[in-house]
Amino acid sequence: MNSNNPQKLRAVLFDVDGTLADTERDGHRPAFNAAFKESGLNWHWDVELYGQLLQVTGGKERLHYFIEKHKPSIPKGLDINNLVPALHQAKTKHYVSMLQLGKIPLRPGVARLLQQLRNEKIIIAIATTTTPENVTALLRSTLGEDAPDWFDIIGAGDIVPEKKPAPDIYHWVLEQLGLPGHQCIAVEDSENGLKSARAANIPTLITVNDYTIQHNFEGASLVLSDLGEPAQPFTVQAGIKPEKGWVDVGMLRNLLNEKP
Ligand code: XBP
Ligand code: MG
Repeated sequence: MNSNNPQKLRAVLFDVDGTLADTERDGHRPAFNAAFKESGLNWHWDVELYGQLLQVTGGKERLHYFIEKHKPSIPKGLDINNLVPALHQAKTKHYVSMLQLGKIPLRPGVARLLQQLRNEKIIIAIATTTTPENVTALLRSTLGEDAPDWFDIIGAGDIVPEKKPAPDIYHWVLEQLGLPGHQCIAVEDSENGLKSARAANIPTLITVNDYTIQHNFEGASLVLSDLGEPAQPFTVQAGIKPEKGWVDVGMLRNLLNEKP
């Protein structure tokens, strides 16, 4: 297949946190805080501190990093190796409840683009560090009960040894799909996500959010405020300004064809 063949685009691989939805500040963060409180800990992650902690992907890994770096008080007799998984389990329960209550909407353009990709029979998949049940709860609460089945593969959480920025999760998803990276596009929101996708040779579209707008997105195909809607166009942060103000399948195909 040559690079001008529109069929070159075989699959779009979506990150979840920060990309499908703004889950971090008002989702994962308060869920962690609820878990701390429930466990009798006086820890609290405010918006700014959480922004710093986000450099470490994965909730359990983030907890370990916080304990090592910030040395919060830990009640005597508590073993960190038991505490971290217990806190993470409690946090997941709080987070999933928030999703089930419909508290976290999808970002602009996400539902529209997913629908168009399905209509055009382009494979959609997920590549995320978050816990699998967080992904299915988000998809169900925003797109309907059957939405997880729309995705050929959902690559999530501890299924691979190293989380982003390592390419493991993208390699795993590509292997499951039987596709090379250059026939896919990754949609990401962060520098860690971009590094992960690019290390798996996948051209990457970035939609930024408040926590990631200052990240280094060198190597991205295009950096946008969001996926945009006809009534609410995106703004371009970096890259060649597309003709339209909303991402559609034609634009994704163009993006891929610009990459060798
Ligand atoms: C997302 C994450 C996740 C969430 C929490 O990174 O780092 O850890 O913050 O999820 P990315 P869990 O969007 O790059 O995949 O607590 O379930 O790990
Ligand atoms: Mg992300």
